[in-house]
Order: sequence, then structure tokens, then C-alpha cells
Amino acid sequence: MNKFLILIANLVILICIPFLGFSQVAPVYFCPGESVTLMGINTITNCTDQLGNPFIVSSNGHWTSSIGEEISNPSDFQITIFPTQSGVYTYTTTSPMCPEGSTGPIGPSNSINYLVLLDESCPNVGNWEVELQVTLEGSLNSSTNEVEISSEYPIPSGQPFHNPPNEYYGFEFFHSYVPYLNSIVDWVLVELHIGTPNTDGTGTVPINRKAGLLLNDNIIYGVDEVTAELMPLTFEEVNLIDDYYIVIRHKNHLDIMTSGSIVPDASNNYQNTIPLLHIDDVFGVEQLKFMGTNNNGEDVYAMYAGEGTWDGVIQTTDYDLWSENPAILNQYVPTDYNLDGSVQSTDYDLWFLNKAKIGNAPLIQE
Ligand SMILES: [Ca+2]
Ligand SMILES: [Ca+2]
Repeated sequence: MNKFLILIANLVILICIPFLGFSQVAPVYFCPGESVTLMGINTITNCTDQLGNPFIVSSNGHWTSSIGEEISNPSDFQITIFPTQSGVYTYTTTSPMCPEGSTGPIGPSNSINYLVLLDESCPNVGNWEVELQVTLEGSLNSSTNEVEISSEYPIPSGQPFHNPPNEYYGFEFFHSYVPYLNSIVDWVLVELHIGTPNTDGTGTVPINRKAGLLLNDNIIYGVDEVTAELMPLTFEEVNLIDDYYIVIRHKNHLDIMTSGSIVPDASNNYQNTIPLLHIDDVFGVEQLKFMGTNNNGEDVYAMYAGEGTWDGVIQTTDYDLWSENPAILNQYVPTDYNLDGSVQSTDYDLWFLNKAKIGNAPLIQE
């Protein structure tokens, strides 16, 4: 498949649609490590000088990428890129003005989108299984630092991240009779990010998401969308030669991100074990809380509880949310910070311990 010719064909189609202010072209597929050449389209204005002679002026555009990728020569009409992930590349021009002393209409501005998509049949594209290990502070017995699951905690059988700000619509679920029912701590949302984070955690772009079940063995599992059986948390059709930051979100704990980027492990059939059980495992400063030791004498670090508003900070607004209704029974709500199904003073107590804690994970992109 000659991708360059496909793009030329698309360009011809575009030129045949005069005065169109916005154009969408057919998808262009790539394999990891291969280049793709894209061509822009400049905007032309027909002008007339004082003697009545026609001439044209054109304006150059610039390229942008939906995945935040830095394009080396963004003002070039034609660019060659080495995409690592699917994305939209847009070439935008503004309307050129006729120079002083001449007349003419103002040409239209143009915006051309190229859908650059990962080719699922490429040799370096496939499934990536990640075994993430993490602990939620709210699930811990405060004396023993062992995970303790309350029988009163009404975990929904379907993944609970449909609503804003996440708006994730995966079909992960479990039945009420699954053998692992009494081992479930809670649902978490796991994101793959590309890019390089700034010190405040911004700067990366999510390119894939999955809901997972955290069990009391501190492992996040995937759930088969047909049988509801537990399985390794698996990201499908991933570019296996790129590297990724992984973000873990929970409804009322401070989100975390891996301290560094992770490459799918080719030597282990693209299965990675990723412990997030120590401060050094997580991006930013002290983004896991030291809880003490457990029954085995091991140090326990956990995600901070008390983040009910999901804005990346544990602060007074999380208290305000709790205080709006500080007495709730048997509900799955953000302000149940200790995950026992009720909202009460013990949830306030947990928030109070963490009440001025700034997160270092990327905020949810709406
Ligand atoms: Ca908050
Ligand atoms: Ca509670």
C-alpha cells in the first residue's frame, strides 16, 4: 500500500471541493516505526490590482496533532512523521488578505484532518497484559494495615465510570455469583498515557482506558466482558514498541501515575508486572502514603483517601461534599472514603488526615 499516493488522492478530492472551510480525509494507516507523509492545502485568494490585472495570494498553514505530539517542522506544507499512536493531524491555514492597493474577496480558511491510525495487522501491534499492584488507604484496617473488605460495601456489578468527568463506556461487569465476589475491593480505571509528563503531572495524553477490579491481593484484574471471569488486565491493539505511563484512578482516592514510562515486555510475551506499592514506584512527590507495617512486617504504602471531588487535590471541597450529606447508608458514593458502604464521621476522619494533599497524576481530560 503506497500511503503517499493515497494522500495525494485525498488531496485531489479536497482541491475539487472549492471554498470548503473544513475537510475530512480518509484514514491513513501506519505500522510502528514506519513513516507517513502528509500534505497540507494552502488557502488561495484571487486579487485584482489597480490596473485590473488578476493575481493570487496564498497563505501557509501549520500542523498540529491531537495526541500532543511535537511536529518538527509544523509550518511545512508537506511533513513526514513517525507516528507512534493513532491520532488526528490537522493542517490549518488562515485566510490571506489581498495586499494594499488591490481588491478581492478574502479566501476561506482551511482545516484538513488526517486520521492517522495504527494498523492492527502490523507485527508490532498486539495485546499487552499488565499486572498492576496497588493498595487503597480506605480499604485498610487501620490497626493491622491489612486489606479489609466490608460486607456492607455495595460495589456495582458494572464498571462505574460512565459519568463525568470520566465518561468511560466499557462493558466490564461481574455477576453476583462469581467466586471472587468477596475478594473485590473496588473498581478502578486504568489509563495508558503517551508523552513526557511535566513535574506537575501534566503533559501526557491518554490513548487507552480499561476498568479493572482491585482485589484484596492488591492486584488489578481485567474482567472478561462476556463471562465476567477474571483475567489479566489487557490493553488490546497496542503499539508494542512504544512506552507508556500508566494512570490509576479511583472514585475517592488520589489518582496516581507510574514513576516512569514502561515498555511492553517482549521477552515475557508482552506481560508486565508493575508494583505500585512504594513511593518510588509512583510519579511525583510522596504520592503514596506510608501506613506502617502489615502482619508480615512489610511496609505498606497506599493511595491517599479523601478525594471525593476528583479534581486532583484533597482539600476543603472534599470535606464540603462529605458535609452535604454526612449520614448515608448502603450506597456507593464518593464520600464513603473508607469504603464501608456508609457515609459517617469515620470518613471525615480519613479526609482530615489527608486534607491538604496535591496529586501529581494527570487530571482527567474531558
Ligand atoms: Ca478534591
Ligand atoms: Ca464510610
